Amino acid sequence: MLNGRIMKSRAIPAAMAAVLLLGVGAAACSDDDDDASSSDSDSTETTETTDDSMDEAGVDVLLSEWIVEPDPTSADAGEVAFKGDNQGGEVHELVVVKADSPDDLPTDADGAVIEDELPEGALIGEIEDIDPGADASVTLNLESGDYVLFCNITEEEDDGSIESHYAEGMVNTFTAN
Ligand SMILES: [Cu+2]
Repeated sequence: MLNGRIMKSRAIPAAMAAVLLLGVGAAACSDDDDDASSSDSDSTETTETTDDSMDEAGVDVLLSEWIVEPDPTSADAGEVAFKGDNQGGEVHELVVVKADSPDDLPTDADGAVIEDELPEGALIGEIEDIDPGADASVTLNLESGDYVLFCNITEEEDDGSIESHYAEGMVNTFTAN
């Protein structure tokens, strides 16, 4: 008797579960159909984003061993879109710092720039770790003045010495007018 009751009370939830599963399955199928049709009819708004980007300057920055070459080398102050284009064989980065000259940047014993010791606010932005053959972009708001563009990656060589891309020459200047 006791056994029979337990069997029964187990059987009911199992049956309910089966019904629920069927219900979910059916709902999922019809949901797909609904989504397909409703997304067609929902797309009435969101076409008001016209070209605000026209007044944004674009600067292509060629990165390779061991050069940083911005093109053009100056732009109007304001929004400037930098595209770091790594045409070299190693990973590079693009750091944008407001400074009159590379000579003003603090460097360590390996010749790398000590970014933590830059004057407050001088580090405007950077794109880290751009793979060989890849490019990446960042849009920065530049006030008029002189800037230094560089790659600050360091690598430990097989002999234990540190190779600084900055010390190798991956630095150039840029002006916002
Ligand atoms: Cu580099």
